[in-house]
Amino acid sequence: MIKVTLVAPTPQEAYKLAYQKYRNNFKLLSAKQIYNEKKREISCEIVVAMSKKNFLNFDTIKEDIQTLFLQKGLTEEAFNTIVKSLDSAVLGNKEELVTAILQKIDTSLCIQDENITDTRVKIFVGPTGVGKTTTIAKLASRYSSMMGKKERIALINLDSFKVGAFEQLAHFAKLLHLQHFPISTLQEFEEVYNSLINYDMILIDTTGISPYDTKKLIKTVEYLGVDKRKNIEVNLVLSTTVKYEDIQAIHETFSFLNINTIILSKFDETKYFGTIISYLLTHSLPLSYFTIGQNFPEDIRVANKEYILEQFIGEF
Ligand SMILES: Nc1nc2c(ncn2[C@@H]2O[C@H](COP(=O)(O)OP(=O)(O)OP(=O)(O)O)[C@@H](O)[C@H]2O)c(=O)[nH]1
Ligand SMILES: [Mg+2]
Repeated sequence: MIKVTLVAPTPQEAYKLAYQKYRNNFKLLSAKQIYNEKKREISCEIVVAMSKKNFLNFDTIKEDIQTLFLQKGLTEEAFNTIVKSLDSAVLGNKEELVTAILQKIDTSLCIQDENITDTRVKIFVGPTGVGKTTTIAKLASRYSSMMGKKERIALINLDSFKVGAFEQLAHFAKLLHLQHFPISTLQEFEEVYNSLINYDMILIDTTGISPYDTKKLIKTVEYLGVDKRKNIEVNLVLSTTVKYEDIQAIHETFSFLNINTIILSKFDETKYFGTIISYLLTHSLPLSYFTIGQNFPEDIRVANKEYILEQFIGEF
């Protein structure tokens, strides 16, 4: 038998710690309160025992598998959250643990079904240069071919900051024979938005916002306020190449806009999806589309769980 000593602020927390590490495979031998004179703190020390086989198995297997998933870009936080939720039976076997983690990721990822009849207005927000405008153009083309000829689609452009932004979307609108409305003020937006009440689909482009640019964010919030009935679906466009630290800041900024769905852009530019998976697991947001290249209009796909998992798993 191996004895392990664990210390935590309370007996309950010490026991929880032992359970997290060894699940049901340990025996509690003793528990006592200890007083740390230097820190003037009381804590609880427990001693647990388990077979040598269990002890070696649990710690080394978990560490090996953790290294594997962290190499794939999954964060330690996401990995630990998943492992804590698993049945203890899988923790003693490498293959079973990997399979259980992948199954957990699979069930936790959420896909939003494509729906072009109920969601009539979509706004696209996100950091600068992620592909918002090209994604709108690709979707406008997709929706045009999915909808009948009599259906009406309009493009609204709220990006009055970037030089050439109006021309960029106007170019796509012309190619697709769609109406395009460049907007510079709130009043203009209100007028145009209300005049399009009978349109079947309205796609709204916005200025790219860096996570620390509150001025542009507030402007977007004001524009969204024009829609009193909260009919606008907010699509956050995120590049798959984003770093986890940046994604956290981006989320904090854009969550002000009540994000409905995530579009992952630049799928073709990376093979490492751990960062994105960690983000989606932490924030439980549904994915709607992937963009997979610069080609207009074909480089866009409806989001697909198998595809993202396949890319993530790679050479496991
Ligand atoms: N490789 C790759 N490039 C893409 C993809 N989508 C867009 N791009 C490229 O990314 C660049 C920026 O695209 P835009 O659509 O202008 O991005 P944006 O988010 O509207 O940019 P701002 O309006 O400046 O914030 C362009 O060169 C696009 O061709 C994609 O899926 N893969
Ligand atoms: Mg743009």
